[in-house]
Amino acid sequence: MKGLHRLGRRRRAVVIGLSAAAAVAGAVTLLPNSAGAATLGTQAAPSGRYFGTAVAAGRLGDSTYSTILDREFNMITPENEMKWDATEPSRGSFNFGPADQIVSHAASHGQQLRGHTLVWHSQLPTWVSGITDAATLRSVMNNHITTAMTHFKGKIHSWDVVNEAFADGSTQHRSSVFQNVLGDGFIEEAFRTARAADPAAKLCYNDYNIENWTDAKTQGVYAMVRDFKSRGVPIDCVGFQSHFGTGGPPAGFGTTLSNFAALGVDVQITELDIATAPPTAYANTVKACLNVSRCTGITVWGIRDSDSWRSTDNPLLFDSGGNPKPAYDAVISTLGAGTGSSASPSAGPSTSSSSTDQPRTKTRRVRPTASGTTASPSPSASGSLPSTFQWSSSGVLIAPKPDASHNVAGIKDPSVVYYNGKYHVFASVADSSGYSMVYLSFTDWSQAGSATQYYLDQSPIGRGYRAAPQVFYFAPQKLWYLVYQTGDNASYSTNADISNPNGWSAPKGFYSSMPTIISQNIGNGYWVDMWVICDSANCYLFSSDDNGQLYRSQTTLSQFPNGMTNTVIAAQDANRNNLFEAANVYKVQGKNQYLLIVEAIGSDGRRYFRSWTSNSIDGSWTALAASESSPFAGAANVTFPAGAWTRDISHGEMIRAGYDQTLTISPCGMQYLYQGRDPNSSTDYNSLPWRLGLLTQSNSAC
Ligand code: G2I
Repeated sequence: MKGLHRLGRRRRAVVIGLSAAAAVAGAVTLLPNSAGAATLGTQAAPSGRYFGTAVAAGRLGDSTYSTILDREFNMITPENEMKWDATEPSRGSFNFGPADQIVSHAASHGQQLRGHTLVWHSQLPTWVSGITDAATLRSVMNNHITTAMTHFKGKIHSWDVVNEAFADGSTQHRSSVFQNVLGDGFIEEAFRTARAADPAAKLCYNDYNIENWTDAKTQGVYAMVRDFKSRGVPIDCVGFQSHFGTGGPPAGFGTTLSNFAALGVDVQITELDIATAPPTAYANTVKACLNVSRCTGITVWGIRDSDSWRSTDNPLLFDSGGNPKPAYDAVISTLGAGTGSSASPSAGPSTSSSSTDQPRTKTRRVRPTASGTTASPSPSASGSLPSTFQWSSSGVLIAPKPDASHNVAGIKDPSVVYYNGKYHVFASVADSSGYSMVYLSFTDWSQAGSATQYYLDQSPIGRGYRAAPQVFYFAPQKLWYLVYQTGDNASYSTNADISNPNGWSAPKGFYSSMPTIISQNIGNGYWVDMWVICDSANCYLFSSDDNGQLYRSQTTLSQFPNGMTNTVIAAQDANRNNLFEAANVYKVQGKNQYLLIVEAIGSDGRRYFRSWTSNSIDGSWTALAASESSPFAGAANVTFPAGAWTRDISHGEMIRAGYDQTLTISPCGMQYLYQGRDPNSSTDYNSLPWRLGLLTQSNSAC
């Protein structure tokens, strides 16, 4: 994060790893939980996800059916019983009997519920579809929503408030009585009415054929959700029905899920069935969800093939006799491989009921905690890192907020975790007299610019040179750590509650003094950008010297944060510009692989990132995308649809798949929060107008 420095020799050298592989995190075989054999629900749970099914009330008396239901599934969607024709067959006359049967079954078996559905053109009684007067229809629609949601209040995790409102092959709404009589605004009105009726329920838009990112219908729904989020229309989730043909999900499904999630909504697979149920197609669908931290669950549309609305396709996980099919095994193993450190942010580090991402219903079940010593998911569990990267950048999302006592010009060096339904960002702020740090949190990126920035010098972290923060949850101690540089040391503070900026402890140093190997090599550089990552045995502290060296120290997981010793040069380049600063090391989800990125100074003086991989944190690093022309991220591979506001892609952090000390990232649909600045700005380094923006990978293959 430090400034430009006198250039060293221009001799290029290969970056080398000095220490060969040792102490590789052991790949742990994922076993069924202690309660017995693995089931769909128990396999999904460790990452904070649910596994559900559509249920027909009329089948609950079938013991084969209900045995599978209660063994395998922890989320239920009534297949038809909450639809309008079932609940309000004539105006003002409500019948919740069949739905209540399912609700009570769920309550007595610890299953959560999705409400399906309030406003839909289909299975709509003719007394509604015949209404031609807007005032009447508005009152009928709002009364239906309010009465149904009030009846089930406290029992429904998520409601499909509006179902299938978009036309096939189009960005426009479909024709329906709601659209034709009330106009485009009916969806917004339905969501606003729903929020008022049950503020604790999550409100979803649900549709089919919106799984392929480039489809017009997908784009139409995406534009609606983006518009809702930007205007504060209440929407919490988008359901992708996922009624697939034999090929399974489209290639762009992962992109679709992550792009919607990036708008600040949860995403779910809500009605999955796949013609002939090929195991690979099912596995790919599950992987697509596991790769997106805000993909919070999967529901299949029925239990046995004979229960399916498309039974001749045999599209489900159990055959008509109730036997698990090969697709079932594929789903079980894919879910198992996706556990480990891939804990979804919705699985909190404590079992605190304050998690806003947990179901706020009477049937709430405490989700498992993110494990402290998380297992390495088995290889091949999910997508892979590409060999070249392409990114699309946002505009400026976060600018500094100077106040009376902080005349700051830039905000930089961000660290970010998504936890408990919010992004938590820590960053350096700089003015001509030096550095301090701020904290801000927000639910989605559209809110980032308006979020309050707390100056952490008011906390026990105190005043003085504190910069380049890195935040993570250290599961073994159930504590958040903030690691940062204090000039002559790498320092840390801890906090039990990441959302409380005053809860950080006073700085403590990792070292008693600068390790000898650093003082021998630092030359006229600076000791900067401390970075901690742990595997199942050890914790490592990386730092840079702005002079061509990347250092690594280590201690054991049980000793951390004490005992940081054995400092070595982890990578080195004779030209300091090629290996400058801002190093990040991440665990790649589903792989026995780590990703190293290091900020470099390009031929034009602008910043970009190079990348390497290794199969252990202390192993040797192999170049991945490591050149200025094909970088990890830099001017050569970032586009700016909203306008090119920076030529530097500088110090930042990936949006992680979890938030613990393993620093796990998904190799799919990557996002990187970075610092950039007006290319025309020129002043002393500490007064440069750094701003924060978000890169989203545009060439994700998974
Ligand atoms: O069409 C598949 C699904 C598409 N997305 C929305 C879902 O709600 C929808 O579910 C299906 C049910 O699985 C079927 O069970 O919705 C159909 C109606 O559109 C349901 O079919 C209906 C039959 O049309 C009725 O004749 C029958 O009385 O099921 C009813 C109850 O068995």
